Amino acid sequence: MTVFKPSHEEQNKSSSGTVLSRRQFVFGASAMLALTTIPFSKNALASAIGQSLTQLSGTVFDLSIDYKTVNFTGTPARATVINQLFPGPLLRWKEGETVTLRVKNNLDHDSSLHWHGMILPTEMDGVPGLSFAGIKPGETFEYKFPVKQSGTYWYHSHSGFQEQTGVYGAIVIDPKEADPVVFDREHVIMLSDWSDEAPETIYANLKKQSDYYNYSERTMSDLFSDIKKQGLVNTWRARSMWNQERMSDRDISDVTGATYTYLMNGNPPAQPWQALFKQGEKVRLRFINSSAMTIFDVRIPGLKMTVVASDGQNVQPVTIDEFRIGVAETYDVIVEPKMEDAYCIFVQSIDRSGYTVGNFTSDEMFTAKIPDMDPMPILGHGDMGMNMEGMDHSKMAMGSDSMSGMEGMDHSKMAMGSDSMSGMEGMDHSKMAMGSDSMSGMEGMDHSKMAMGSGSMAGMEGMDHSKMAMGSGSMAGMEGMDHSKMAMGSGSMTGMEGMDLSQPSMVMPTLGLAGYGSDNEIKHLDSENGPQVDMQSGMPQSGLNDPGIGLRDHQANYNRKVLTYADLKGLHPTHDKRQPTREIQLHLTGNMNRYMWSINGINFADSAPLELAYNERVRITLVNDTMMIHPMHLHGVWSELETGDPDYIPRKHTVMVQPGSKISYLVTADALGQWAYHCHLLYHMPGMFRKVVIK
Ligand SMILES: [Cu+2]
Repeated sequence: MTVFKPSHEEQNKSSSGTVLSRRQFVFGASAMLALTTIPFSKNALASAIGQSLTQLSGTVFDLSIDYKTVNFTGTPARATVINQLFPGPLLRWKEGETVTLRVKNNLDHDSSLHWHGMILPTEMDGVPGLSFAGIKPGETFEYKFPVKQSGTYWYHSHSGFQEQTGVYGAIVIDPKEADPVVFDREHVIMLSDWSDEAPETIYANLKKQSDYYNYSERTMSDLFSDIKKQGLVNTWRARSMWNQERMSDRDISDVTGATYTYLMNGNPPAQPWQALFKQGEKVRLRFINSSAMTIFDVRIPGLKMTVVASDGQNVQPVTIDEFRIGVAETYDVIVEPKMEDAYCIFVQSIDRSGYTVGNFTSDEMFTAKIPDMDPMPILGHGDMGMNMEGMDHSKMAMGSDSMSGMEGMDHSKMAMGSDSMSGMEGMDHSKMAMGSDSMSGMEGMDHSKMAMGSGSMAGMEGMDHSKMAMGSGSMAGMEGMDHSKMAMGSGSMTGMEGMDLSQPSMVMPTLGLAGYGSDNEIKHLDSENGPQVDMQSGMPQSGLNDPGIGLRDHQANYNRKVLTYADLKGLHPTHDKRQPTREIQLHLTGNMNRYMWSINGINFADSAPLELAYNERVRITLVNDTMMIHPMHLHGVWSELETGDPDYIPRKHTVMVQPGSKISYLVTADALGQWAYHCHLLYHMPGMFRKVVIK
């Protein structure tokens, strides 16, 4: 038995007891004192102390969803809250017990609560239209289910856009057996994004103009700086490429700090949350990203973090300096501050349009310095590493690393993988897929369909393709090619002059071994063709080892070890060691300009359910045919991320799929019923959503 050691600021309360946080009381007084003694400084945490989460524990919970006026920006705004708390109460459960949650909806609209990451019966999952009818205004719904797991989770409304306006809270489940994670103290850290604008307004703005909130597009001063660095001609070419693509090289997030205030446990950065430690303690920090739209990068300057759990599930400890947390993911880390000091829990949005902070201190009177934000990631030259001048494509997707010398290309659809490409001149193919590594000397190409994978390509002048897909491997000297359909796998190809292949397929479909991910050919369905899809990734590289945009140079530049999915290995042996018997490949698709999101080019309203046979072991491979990260959440069953060790496959409920990349996980379909499967970015969800039926 492990005795739970509550942190001093999170008071245990029975669900019937009064809601009063001792910490609020204690720190309310010290905060006032601090305000009078420490002058405000831009680079130090403000001394006004924010509120902490209010914890409810037990087995029976009465929750009510109401409107409440909040003020995070200086302007009062209407939030939707649970038990008048923002975020809602932290629910503390115990593995092995059965919990009952009576949820009263006092809103004017239907509501619901979904217990994110819980393994439970489908009718308790809280998704209106799939699990139940939703909770009508004035009504109460009683959820009741056994708690069969432990760890850090959260809950939120699955109705409309209520998740944006505050209907969310944390769940911490104490394990039945001894906790393999040893700690002296813990804090729950709930990250979120708040806007004074109504979510319906945000969505309408995005529909009208997809870059509505992107204030970071190139300014005149950027233009002069680019010209100085790159010269006038290169600058003009690079910009005209992006203009023709109608993309922005700074289009990292749909919704940004232009409207969002980023919150930690419901506190804006101007009034930061504070947490205490004692020198020498092992402190468990349970991070939950309950944002509607914001992916965060987390670090605590001066402290190493040891990741011990992801999405509630224990993982083999891995020590890092920084991690990215997708919407709906959770990470538990252990920190061991050796000195009496104040540390800044620094959480920047992925696009660096804002941040939130916490003061993690051994003394209430200490305030940590807030670091500068890291540079804003730029798609293209930096993170896509391309130097593609004078290209003219209407549809194009490219991977990471470096591409150079692709002048005068004209493609309507093109997808390329990572690394570098060179010398692809004058090619003429209608369909083409090539592998990773190195490609060079492909002059005069003309393809209507072409996709390129990872590797190296350079010098692709004068190309004219409407669709192009290339995979991994090495290619060189592909002059004067004319193929109507071509697919190339990994390995090395050289000297392919004058080829005329009507339908060669050099990719052998295989079902890779459990734990290692997919070896399958990437296939684009006909449903991906049309105005609803503006890009395709041909044979994208695995996103496992990639720290992601804006983080790739942090090891080299700052000596910060950044967590990647490849670092995640289950602490416990894989539960289901069976090999997958089939693979489902799903393409995450969209048209950024029209703000349309879909799976396989088909939006939810027009889609058929995805059917899984009861108890089958299946692999799902997600291919991201867009330039944005999509955190994909499968309800009801675990997403067992294939990170390279079949014996210790980590279990997740939400998996980030990086732009132009692919990722695979295994699923044991052991939960009968209807389940939701969707992108957890709130404004992507209406289209990028599937019903999954396990029968
Ligand atoms: Cu998405």
